[in-house]
Amino acid sequence: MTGQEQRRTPIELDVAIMGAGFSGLYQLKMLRELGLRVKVFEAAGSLGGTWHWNCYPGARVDTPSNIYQYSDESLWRDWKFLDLYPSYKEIREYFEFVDKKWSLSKDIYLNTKITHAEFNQESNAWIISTDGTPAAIARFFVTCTGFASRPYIPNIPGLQDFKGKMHHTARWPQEGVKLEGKRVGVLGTGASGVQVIQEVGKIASHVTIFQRTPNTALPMRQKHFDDEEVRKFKEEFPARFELRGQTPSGFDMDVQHKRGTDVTEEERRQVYEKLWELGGFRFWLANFDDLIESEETNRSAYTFWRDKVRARVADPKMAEILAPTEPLHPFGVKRPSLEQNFYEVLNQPNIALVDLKTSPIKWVTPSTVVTTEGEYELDVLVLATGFDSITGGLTAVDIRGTDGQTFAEKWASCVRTHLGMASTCFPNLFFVFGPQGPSGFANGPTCAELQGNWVIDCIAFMVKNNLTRVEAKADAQDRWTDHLDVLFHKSLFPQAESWYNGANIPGKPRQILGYPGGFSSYLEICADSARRGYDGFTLS
Ligand code: N01
Repeated sequence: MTGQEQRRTPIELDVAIMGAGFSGLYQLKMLRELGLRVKVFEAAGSLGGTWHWNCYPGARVDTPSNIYQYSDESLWRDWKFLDLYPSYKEIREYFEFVDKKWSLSKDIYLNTKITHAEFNQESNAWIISTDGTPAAIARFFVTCTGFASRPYIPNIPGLQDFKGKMHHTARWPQEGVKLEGKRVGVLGTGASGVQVIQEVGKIASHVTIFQRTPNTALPMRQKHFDDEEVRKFKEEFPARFELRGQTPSGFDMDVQHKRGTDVTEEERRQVYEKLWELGGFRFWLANFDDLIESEETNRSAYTFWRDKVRARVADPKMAEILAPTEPLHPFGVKRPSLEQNFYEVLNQPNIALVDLKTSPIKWVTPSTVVTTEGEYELDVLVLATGFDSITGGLTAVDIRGTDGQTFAEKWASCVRTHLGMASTCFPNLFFVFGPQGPSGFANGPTCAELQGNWVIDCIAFMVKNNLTRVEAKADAQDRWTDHLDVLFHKSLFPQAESWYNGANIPGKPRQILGYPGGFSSYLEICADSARRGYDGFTLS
């Protein structure tokens, strides 16, 4: 359905869902199967959430395709990803396939932005407006806005006056941008920046990379499958799907179950070499289980990573900027990316690396970026500057709780939720892959299903028992917030400026925004709450 096809009188729903990415679509399918009236409201013109918006050159997922999809056998039997790490184009095709198989579109309003929602205490329902007009009255409201739906553009003097082409990676024009033969600047070297640089380096006449913090990128080891490999790979799918819920990352790879401090340096090295060769996130997520706790283990992992990277960079000065002798932060507490040939591209003669730590940007003119040490002429400026992560998709919308406050107001100094599922004063409203849940620390489709199941079960429980209102208790959400804080401070996470802890956005409160205690533990805590009659929530 399109926005134009929306009815003028608000529709009555059991559940309204915000967002048509992995989480929102799973909610739609499962809640509809319970016989509920469900609709999805999606601001974009197609399904796929982040994969609608992120169509910049090189955009691809860095989770292996076997677990970057739904576990429904009727889907994976008939679908094949051709790459271990598919591009955004393949993922879009996957969403079209899912749409057909699950008959989703008839219950989705595309190009339809939820602009306002308020809870009516008499009817115990959410009144939801889209594009300024009341569109739905829903008993339950499930927000599936993802962790990266609100792009962040830094406030750099003169940026708006740049006269060349300038786009944020997550607002890349769907029709593409001509980059062949252009002088391209890339601001930011997170996952998006690394992917853009790998592609643009091949076609631009010159690329200037503006790096503030080096990315501790890991070798992706991309693989293109033939039919036989796909067939063999699929044989492992059920076991791999099963494993997702049993690991700290929601991936099908587990940690070593031993501490780096308990083994010899030689044994550590052997483990590192093996993980490195296997590639992907293994060096991060399948490493020693004290990687993010022990300074000693972490430092040895950093040193290993540093030496591997430096061996690939020809210019020693550049190598020091990309992989400094002394780490700027512990390894893995700021998200690493996966790279294919990032460091080889950096060796090319058409690439310049500007270290913003030593020469910060002063301003931007209509045709240049000016740092304290130089001025760089550009035709195109790519803003790979990240997101107001995890909370941004919710604080951007005027959703008002029972005390009249929005999420932006309520969370101005501290985000509080219970289990990352719901927040006090916002009855009958759930988050999937939202604040204080596994977001950012766990695989998205895994969370869409396994965290999502908790929400579905809770709604089913409410309906079955003729309950009309569920709300997180204030003391429970205080305890949950304290619990996250304790885990955060026990780890090395506080030692990095990262979107994990809000530090990437000026003025954003510093706190850990995702659950840092591991996905499998998180699921157990949530299941335990449900078993005890949704402990921490008031049901009435
Ligand atoms: O954003 P980021 P991203 N001046 O926040 C720099 C997922 N993702 O879009 O590190 C100069 O990581 C900033 O510098 P610093 C994935 O989970 C997945 O790349 O703050 N530089 C950093 O280098 C990822 O983690 C895929 O010092 C400034 C960059 O901009 C998450 O999305 C692909 C600056 C922002 O990096 C976010 O990744 C893409 C300033 N004022 C994204 N402000 C997959 O493959 C910011 N920067 C699935």
